[in-house]
Amino acid sequence: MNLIYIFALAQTAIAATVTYDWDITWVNANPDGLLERPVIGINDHFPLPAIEVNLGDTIVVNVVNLLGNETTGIHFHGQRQQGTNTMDGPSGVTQCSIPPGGSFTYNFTANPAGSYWYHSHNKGQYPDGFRGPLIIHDPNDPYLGAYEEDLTLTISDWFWTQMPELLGLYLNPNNAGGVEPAPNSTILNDSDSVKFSITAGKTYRLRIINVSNMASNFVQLMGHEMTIIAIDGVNVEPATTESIYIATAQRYDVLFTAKPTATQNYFFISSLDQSMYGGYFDIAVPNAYGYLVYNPQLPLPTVYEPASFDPFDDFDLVPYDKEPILGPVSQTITINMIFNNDDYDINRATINGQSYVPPIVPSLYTALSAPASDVLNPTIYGIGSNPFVVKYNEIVEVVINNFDTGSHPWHMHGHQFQVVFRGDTNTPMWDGTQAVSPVPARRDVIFVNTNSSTVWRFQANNPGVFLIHCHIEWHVEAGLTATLFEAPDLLQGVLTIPADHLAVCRQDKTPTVGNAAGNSLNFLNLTGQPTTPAEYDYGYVSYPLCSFVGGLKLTLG
Ligand SMILES: *[C@@H]1O[C@H](CO)[C@@H](O)[C@H](O)[C@H]1NC(C)=O
Ligand SMILES: *[C@@H]1O[C@H](CO)[C@@H](O)[C@H](O)[C@H]1NC(C)=O
Ligand SMILES: *[C@@H]1O[C@H](CO)[C@@H](O)[C@H](O)[C@H]1NC(C)=O
Ligand SMILES: *[C@@H]1O[C@H](CO)[C@@H](O)[C@H](O)[C@H]1NC(C)=O
Ligand SMILES: *[C@@H]1O[C@H](CO)[C@@H](O)[C@H](O)[C@H]1NC(C)=O
Ligand SMILES: *[C@@H]1O[C@H](CO)[C@@H](O)[C@H](O)[C@H]1NC(C)=O
Ligand SMILES: *[C@@H]1O[C@H](CO)[C@@H](O)[C@H](O)[C@H]1NC(C)=O
Ligand SMILES: [Cu+2]
Repeated sequence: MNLIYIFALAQTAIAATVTYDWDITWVNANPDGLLERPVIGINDHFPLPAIEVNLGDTIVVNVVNLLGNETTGIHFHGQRQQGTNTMDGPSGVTQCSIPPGGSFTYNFTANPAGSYWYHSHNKGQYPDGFRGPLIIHDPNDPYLGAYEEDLTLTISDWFWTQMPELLGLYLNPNNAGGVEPAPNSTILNDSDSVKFSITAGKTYRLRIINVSNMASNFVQLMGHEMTIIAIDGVNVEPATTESIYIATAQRYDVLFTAKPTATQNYFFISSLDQSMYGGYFDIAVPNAYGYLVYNPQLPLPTVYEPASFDPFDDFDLVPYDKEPILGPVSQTITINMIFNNDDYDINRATINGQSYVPPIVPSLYTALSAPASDVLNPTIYGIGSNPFVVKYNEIVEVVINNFDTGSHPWHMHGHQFQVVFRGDTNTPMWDGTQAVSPVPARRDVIFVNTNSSTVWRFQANNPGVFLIHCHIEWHVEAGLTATLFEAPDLLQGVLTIPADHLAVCRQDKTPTVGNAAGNSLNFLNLTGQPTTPAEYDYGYVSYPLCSFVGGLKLTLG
């Protein structure tokens, strides 16, 4: 029995409460070693701390927004938030933005176990640094006996310019094609030097977490095979591979065994998938390298990019519990996605013709204040939220038809879904006749290929309001988001909005009762509901570059 195992057992005998006191602050950092810039840190530090707890523990995060000039909020990616939907984190959905000076407590049970991350879900903010690992140990993890040490590695694209400015250039009439700003570099662990100390002969669990804005990466440990054991927190049958392909927000847990003797050091590579940028850009640093250091006395190897990568296809991974495909389907959500130019010539994402626009009242608060007769009526949630209402325990099928010319990693909050179908690039859209997997892979982010469909299923057994969105942060801001209202009739009287959450809304001048238009007298009167994107404000203080979004065309020099 290894030490980690004993630690886990000792810790979970009684579920603990693990408390984090976090001031959100600006910090100067130089994560790629090439340029120092202001980034969003915690308690004046960057990279951000990992949350590391056991399954079933209570996680309490006391947040104080000390940014001074931006609002914020935290989403705990991949967590179910069963019975705690108020703690899910997206602004305008399950809470109000936390304004500068505001305090807000997140309090929820760590579930499910596995490798996750936390990040801001407010105004395209996380690529400015506000993201960190969230690791939940399971004392009954079937792979516990198979490794001796647990390592975490985050992978990301990195930008030398801050998101408000880049979003101003992206959502801009001068960028009518909607070309996403390319990153300037690729980084590992939000730092410029990652060296794992390796002991010959040991087996390691490496949790690879992709916290990118957009870029997908290939990851390869030179000279060491990897065995995939979990994806997005779902254990899988072991699958051995040379490299993996990891999209934004996805996680892969792999095992690798160190060489029997410490005769040399090795490197590993995270290589940005430049095909996502169509060759438009010269990305200064497309590859990031780290080291497996067996002996610090020996030299570090010379790094190079392998001629090609041959990653494992995640669609083929079989869940460890072999949960069969759910069915029969009782409700289908169809998301036809495409990008179009709006009335201001700004390239926006649309779902069934509608770009996401946040409602006046956060969606969960609408569900909690609506009369019982209206709570299942999607109308009250506003057409801008792209609402889909499902009833308790229904088997729901989500069909994403991608009419765009790029591929997109789609995520749903509150569930690990079964990926029952994923078409190859340029193949016919889902029509219900294609073959599905009998034992589908389960995860919480899945790639949807260009000009094709991906289909997933889940059971609606987690009442709450959950976003379904592309995890490319540019596309979230361009409107590529829908809202799932999962059994909203079962929330009233069960869920209460904590007093500190209501206080933040008062500070942020956001109403907490009423429909999407803020009407609390007649929930079916949607007069005044937001339907077209408003001027960007990036939080509290207007960002000057972005004033054109209201219709005024500026020439950006
Ligand atoms: C907020 O302040 C930080 C630190 O001074 C600065 O780097 C950042 O650009 C500001 N954000 C906005 C939206 O003005
Ligand atoms: C967290 O929630 C639990 C369960 O509702 C409650 O007992 C506890 O007091 C809360 N803790 C904090 C710090 O709010
Ligand atoms: C950083 O990347 C942007 C594209 O996103 C590019 O316009 C800019 O020139 C790059 N900066 C440098 C110094 O290469
Ligand atoms: C990488 O980041 C993780 C999580 O922040 C940290 O625990 C670990 O020590 C880092 N490892 C290295 C080699 O930098
Ligand atoms: C991380 O996700 C981005 C965005 O999908 C992707 O381009 C990049 O290749 C991913 N990185 C890895 C290591 O897979
Ligand atoms: C999309 O895929 C279909 C096949 O399903 C193909 O006929 C069509 O040409 C593709 N469209 C583009 C723009 O490549
Ligand atoms: C609907 O709401 C608008 C704005 O609040 C109000 O002016 C209008 O009279 C209402 N209509 C009805 C039928 O209540
Ligand atoms: Cu996207």
